[in-house]
Formats: sequence, C-alpha cells, structure tokens
Amino acid sequence: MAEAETPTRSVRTFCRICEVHCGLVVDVVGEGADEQVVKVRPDRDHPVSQGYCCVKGLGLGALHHDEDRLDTPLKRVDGELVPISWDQANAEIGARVRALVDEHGPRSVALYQGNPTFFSLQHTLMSTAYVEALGSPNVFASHSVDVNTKFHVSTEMYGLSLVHPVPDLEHVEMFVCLGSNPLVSQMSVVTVADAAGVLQRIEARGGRVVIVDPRRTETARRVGEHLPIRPGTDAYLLAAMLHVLTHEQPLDLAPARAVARGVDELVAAAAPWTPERAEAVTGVPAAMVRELATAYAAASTRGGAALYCSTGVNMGPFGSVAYWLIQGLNLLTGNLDRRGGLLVPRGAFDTLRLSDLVGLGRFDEHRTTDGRWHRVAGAFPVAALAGEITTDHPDRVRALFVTAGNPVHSVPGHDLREALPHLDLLVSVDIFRNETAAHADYVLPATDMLERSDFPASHQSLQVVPHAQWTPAVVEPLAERRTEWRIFSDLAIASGVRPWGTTAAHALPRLNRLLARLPRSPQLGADQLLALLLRWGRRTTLRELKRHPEGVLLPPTEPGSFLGSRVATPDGLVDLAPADLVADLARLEAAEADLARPGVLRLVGRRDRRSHNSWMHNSAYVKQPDGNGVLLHPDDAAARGIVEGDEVEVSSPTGRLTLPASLTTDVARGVVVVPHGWGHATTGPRRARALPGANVNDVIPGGAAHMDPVSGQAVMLAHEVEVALVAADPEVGVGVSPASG
Ligand SMILES: Nc1nc2c(c(=O)[nH]1)N[C@H]1C(S)=C(S)[C@@H](COP(=O)(O)OP(=O)(O)OC[C@H]3O[C@@H](n4cnc5c(=O)[nH]c(N)nc54)[C@H](O)[C@@H]3O)O[C@H]1N2
Ligand SMILES: Nc1nc2c(c(=O)[nH]1)N[C@H]1C(S)=C(S)[C@@H](COP(=O)(O)OP(=O)(O)OC[C@H]3O[C@@H](n4cnc5c(=O)[nH]c(N)nc54)[C@H](O)[C@@H]3O)O[C@H]1N2
Ligand code: SF4
Ligand SMILES: [Mo]
Repeated sequence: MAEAETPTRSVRTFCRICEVHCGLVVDVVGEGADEQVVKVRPDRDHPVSQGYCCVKGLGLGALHHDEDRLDTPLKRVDGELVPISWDQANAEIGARVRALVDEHGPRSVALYQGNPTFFSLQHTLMSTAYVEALGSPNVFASHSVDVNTKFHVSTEMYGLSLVHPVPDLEHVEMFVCLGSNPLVSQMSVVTVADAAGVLQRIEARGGRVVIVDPRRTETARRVGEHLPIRPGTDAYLLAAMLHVLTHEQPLDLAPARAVARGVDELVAAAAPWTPERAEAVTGVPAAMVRELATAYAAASTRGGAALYCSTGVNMGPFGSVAYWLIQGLNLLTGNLDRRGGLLVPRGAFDTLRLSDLVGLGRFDEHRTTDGRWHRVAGAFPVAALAGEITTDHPDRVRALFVTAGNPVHSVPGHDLREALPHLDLLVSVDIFRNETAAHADYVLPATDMLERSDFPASHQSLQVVPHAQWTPAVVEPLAERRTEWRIFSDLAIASGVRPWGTTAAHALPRLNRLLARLPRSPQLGADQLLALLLRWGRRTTLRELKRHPEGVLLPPTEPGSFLGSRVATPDGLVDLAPADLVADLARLEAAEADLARPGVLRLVGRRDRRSHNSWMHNSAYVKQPDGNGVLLHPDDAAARGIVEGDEVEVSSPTGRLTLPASLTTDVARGVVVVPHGWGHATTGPRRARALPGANVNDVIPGGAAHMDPVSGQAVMLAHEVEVALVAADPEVGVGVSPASG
C-alpha cells in the first residue's frame, strides 16, 4: 500500500486553542491530498510547556479530518446552503460589498472577530485590514464578551490596551486569584503552562494561594484556600482591602507617588468601604478581609505578592472598577514591576509598541452611531452590534463578516439573532457551520491551525516565561479550505480596495512597501511580514525560529524595566485615578442594597477541560461532557422541591431554558451555575447537535442596559434568575409537573 511506503513525518508546532500555546509534535503520513495526521503528541523539547498539554490539543488531528468541516464555499439559495466556487463567492460578495459602500458609505460594512482570530497573527491583521481598507471603523470583537474591562483600564492607567502586568508565578509568595479556574481554563491574559501545577509549586515553596470564587472549583479543591464570594461583588472586596491597607494601616505611599499620579484619589475611593460594609454585600467576613489584606501587604515586603483576576470578575457588573483596584493595590504595595510580584514582558517584538503603531493600543475618535461606545483595543463592543444593525441612522451596518466567531451563541440575549435578518449580507468565515452560519448568506471554509503557518503575536507580552515559536503549515489545506490571510485579501481585491491599506501600513512605511508586493503568494506574505516584525524587535529572527522549531527562550523579563520607562501615558506616570473609573464608583453605592438582598439566585458560568466555548463539541477525539446542566445548593433546591437529576427551568426576564439539576455544597446558597457554549440542537455540526444542552445566553440579558458603562464589556455574570422544577428525574419516578411558558 502506498501509505505504508511513505515515511512518517513529524512536525513541531504549537496548539492555538487556549493561551498556553503548548508545544506539539504532529505525525503525518502521505503526501499532498493524501496527507493524514495520524497522531498529535506533546512536545517534551518545548522550552516552556516541556511536554505539558491537554486532550484538546491532542485532538487537533481529528479536528483537521473532521468530516463535518467546511470544505468548500457555500451560498444560501432558496434557504439552503449550497456549494459554489471560490471565484463565484469572491465575485459575488465583492460586488455586493462594493455596491453597499458606494450607496451607503463604508460604515455599512462590519467585521466580528471571534476568539480564535487572535491566536493567528495573519488572521488578525488581514481581517482587520479588509474593513479598514474599505474605510470602515466597524470592527467588533469577542474581547468585549471577555476582557474589554482589562483592555479599557490598561489603556487609561498605562497608556496602552495590551499592558497587563503578569504575575511572576515562579517567584511569587502570595497569589490571590479572583474569578479564574486555572486547572480547567489555564487562565487568561497570562501565558503559563500547567497553571494548576504552577500554583501548587507556590504552596510547595511555602507560599500561599487564595482562590476567590463563588464555587469551590476544581482548582480550589486541588490547591490553596477557597474564599467564597457572592457573585458580582469582587469590587467591594477589593475596595475593602484597599481600605484596610490605606485607612486602617500606615502604608508608605511615597514610592507610589514617584511613579504614578492620582494616588490620593485612589486612596480616597476606598474611604467608605470598611470591611464591615463590604461584608454585607460580598458575604466575606470582615475579619477575613483584614487578614487577607494584611497578609498580602506582609508578603509584599518579603517575596512579593500578586492579585490577579479573570473572566469571573471581568464579566461581572463592576469588571472595570475591579481591575483598576487590582492594579492600584498591586502598585501601592510595591508589587508592580518587581521580582515575585508582577512583571511587564516585552515579547519577541515589543507587542506593546507594535499595538501602538498599528492603532490597537489607544482610544481613537470612532464612536458607535449613537455616540455611546468607543473602540477598546481597536474594536467596538459586540453587545452594541445589534443596535448598529437595526438603527435608523444612515450609517447603519448592512453587511457583516463574522470570522472565527459564533456571536449568535456567545453574546448574551436575543438582540443580535433578531437583528441579523435586517442585514443585506452576512458572511461567516469558519471551519464549521455554526449557529451564526445558520443565518449567513455565504459561508467560507477557513484552514485550521495545522494548515497554516503562524506566530502567537497577541500573547507575546503576557508570557510568564518569555519565549518565541514559529510554526510552518504542518499539512496542506484539505479540499477548498483557505487561510484567512488569503480569504480577506481576495475579498478586498474583489471589493475594489487594496488589502494593504491598513493602519499598520500607514504607520510603518516599510511594512507598507512589503505589503504592496503581496498577495501573489499569500502564505509567503504572512511570513515575510513576520520576519520583518521580528527583525524590528531584535530579540530573535524568523531564521532562528526556523532552526529551532521547538521554540526558543527569550531573555527573562527584568524587574524594574517598566515603571518610569515603558509606561505609555503622556507623562510616563501610571494613572491611578482615571476619571471615568472614579465616577463609576457611584454604581457600587447604588447597587449595594440590591446585591445584599437575601434569597436571590444569581447565575454564574463554568468551563470544562474537554470543551472550548461553543466549538469543541463536535470533536471525534475528545469525549465531550453529556451537555450542560445546572448546579444548585441543596437548600436552594429543597426550597423548590428539586432533587438531584430533576429537569429544572432556569428563567429570567430574557428567557428560559430547561436542563438537569445537580446539587452540590461546592456552591453557596444563592449561586446557580450553568456553563456556556452549549445547545446545538437545531444547527451546528452533527455530533454537537446530538448532544443535549442549552445556550445559557438565552437567559442572560443583552444590549446596552447590560454593559459595563466604562468599557462596553457585556455583563454576563450575577444576573438574577429563578429556578423551578419542570419534571422529576424519570429514573426516580416521581410525578411530573407541567412546564411553564
Ligand atoms: N477547557 C477550557 N479552557 C478554556 C476555555 C474553555 O472554554 N474551556 N476558554 C478559554 C477562554 S476564551 C477564556 S477567556 C479563559 C477564561 O479563563 P477563566 O477566567 O479562568 O474562566 P473560568 O474557568 O470560566 O473561571 C471563571 C471563574 O469565575 C468564577 N466566578 C463567577 N462569578 C464570579 C464572581 O462574581 N466573582 C469571582 N471572584 N468569581 C466568579 C466562576 O465560578 C469560575 O470558576 O479560558 C480559556 N480556556
Ligand atoms: N454566557 C457566557 N457567554 C460567553 C462566555 C461565558 O463565560 N459565559 N465566554 C465568553 C468568552 S471568554 C469568549 S472568548 C467568547 C467566544 O466567543 P466567539 O469567539 O464568538 O465564539 P466561539 O464559541 O469561541 O467560536 C469560535 C468559532 O471559531 C471557529 N474556529 C475555530 N478555529 C478557527 C480558525 O482557525 N479559523 C476560523 N476562521 N474559524 C475558526 C469555530 O468553529 C467557532 O465557530 O464567548 C463568550 N461568551
Ligand atoms: S487547549 Fe490544551 S493543548 Fe491547547 S494550548 Fe490549551 S492547554 Fe495546551
Ligand atoms: Mo475568552
């Protein structure tokens, strides 16, 4: 057989599903169209992940060969998506875009970039370049249902959206982790391999780890102390910690004054928030707040301490204020820019400088048509997209490109789904037919990560251990799949614009000249651009990365390299009191009584090691959980006549969904947990469709009323819900009560 004769190739690459970027080795047999990925293995020679990886990465071969993958462009004809050629797709889409722009102006075209976009430099650059070349500022991105709070706050405090001091986890003495489940998620906005193992090492060397979370998570079971908190209330806890350190204890503020402005305003912000007052909202005993704050300050004077938060805080009602307070606490206690505290890495090329040059770093003049929302890290909040489609404004959005995203599923509420029929054109660029593609006029088949070369640029400045790795395309794209670099560059040409008319090009004449020679060889183009960026960064070269396909270590981040030298605010000082954040403190007072109300059920989320947002459920390799369900405290369940396994209805003014209930004392009373990303019953690829589950965003309210007013981040946690018995567990055999609604 031909296959047996063909030698096996083993190609080094890295996973781009989550932020770890684990090193992988991919075994391939065959050539050309017969190439088969036979195995994906962890790469023990990777300088950072060193053989660590998870089951999702090992499933990349199955993802590549999944029979439900999009293999050809599709066009909706009489309600059905039917295959067409790339030439036809490009010509038709290009003509419609051209006509819309000519008639209604550039703002009629918008782009939504989903989460996988930012794991590919070429994808991020060329998709953005397309709408920018058309002259439209209408870029929307998944980071506004994830981390807009952080991007907004850093833009104000540090002058650039992508500056996020990363905890020096290999040296820190006390690590306080709010709203993250490292064992499952590997964390976010920080790149570290085997996050739970890293936290265990902190304890092993005598340090302390505190996990602040409404649920005793998988992480909290394995490592550290669990500090339960009422959903949505972290900002009150942080304000109380600041209160203890600055109003009850004599913290020396002189070092902070030398590197920051607004020290007094920040301290004043904490004045009202005594631990006793915060306790009524957070449920965290005042004595515990004092102990936590005092221990954190003490660790700061020794080996160093770090406060960190992730989506459990970002997605809550006060995500921006909370992140600001965390930055403030880290700085005032001297932990910012020090060994054992938090460091600001540079990356292989200074991503911070690059983001500035390409216009992603700072706020700009663009606003939504109602004037309400600004762009954060170059993108408008996706929670405002429905409004931009349905508005009467002449600049309304009429054509939408969705790349590597599933906003119909991932954005709270129904507004977006209901707005999509108002579009003249919806194009989905994806590897699967997802829930958003169910509304699309055209669906274009993209390559998966084994089918394109890449470099993880977006995450360079977030690495605990600085390193760089380039990957070639491991295999040829199957069928008609194309890289997003090629897809968006062809679409630009078909729409009558030059794909290289980007902000990046305007800022960097050399880049512009390089891009002007493109895109005759699309793949070459992306790598040439990378080579140029690496030369500019002067820390490594593409040639070196090709010689070391397992990746190379970069110089470690030097303590003391950020404050006073790389802070990108106009005066070089950290701004500890941005006016909009100070003003937003009023909401803390306004919401205090409501959040302290007893007997209320509040909804939070949860992730699973085997899944990734809405798109891992079709995996033939990774055995998926049996749908999602509802976690409830036994007392809350008993009060509603619910026992383990019952079908329950979770409802809010926005909607309702029915799922099986599980009872656990891992959650406090008043906390309801439902994972997101589930519910593919009517659309989505086949194996995913067969799994039970429901989309939790059907009960989470969307739109402007539920956005963080500062950053535009959608508020997705801590909403009030009701849970009611629908049907007793059939296996227990109790009577069935009628479903409501
Ligand atoms: N296996 C897997 N890994 C993933 C993903 C995935 O879907 N699956 N997704 C990836 C993505 S896109 C991201 S952004 C990251 C996210 O990574 P994380 O931010 O770590 O996300 P979660 O694992 O959801 O952990 C959030 C935690 O916040 C808690 N929480 C909820 N409400 C509150 C609150 O009000 N206060 C506090 N303190 N905690 C609260 C939840 O109980 C939960 O344990 O994970 C990435 N990694
Ligand atoms: N209620 C609730 N909602 C949430 C969250 C939550 O915790 N709770 N989490 C939020 C978070 S953190 C995030 S990041 C967002 C994610 O929101 P989105 O990015 O909108 O959605 P995903 O489910 O990640 O879908 C990613 C899509 O990209 C496709 N894809 C995968 N790889 C590629 C590729 O290489 N190229 C292309 N073109 N397509 C590819 C997948 O098939 C999938 O359709 O969801 C958010 N939504
Ligand atoms: S999904 Fe798994 S293998 Fe891939 S980067 Fe994340 S931890 Fe590593
Ligand atoms: Mo995310």
